[in-house]
Amino acid sequence: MRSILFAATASLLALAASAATPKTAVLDVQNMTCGLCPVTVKKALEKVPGVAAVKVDFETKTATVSFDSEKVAATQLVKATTDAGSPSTAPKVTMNDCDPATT
Ligand SMILES: [Cu+2]
Repeated sequence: MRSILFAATASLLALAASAATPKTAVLDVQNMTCGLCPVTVKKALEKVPGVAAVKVDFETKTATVSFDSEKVAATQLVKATTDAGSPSTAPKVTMNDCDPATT
């Protein structure tokens, strides 16, 4: 009985230690009007602790972010782009003040 409990506890601890619970979030990044936008978004997201990989697709206007859900929340990803000067709202990331190329 005792050994079973110990084994269960040990495996739980091992699970907790190794479980990085990787998650992938796809953020809609709107108004990416120039080639610099994806770079800005990518750099901002990569700076967030817990983010493992970032892939920004200019064509589909999305940012695919692989991150450790125990270290970072999806809202922090959005905040990161906001802090980088790209106003954003969850779940969509919006870049409004990118460049004046709308006219
Ligand atoms: Cu731009």
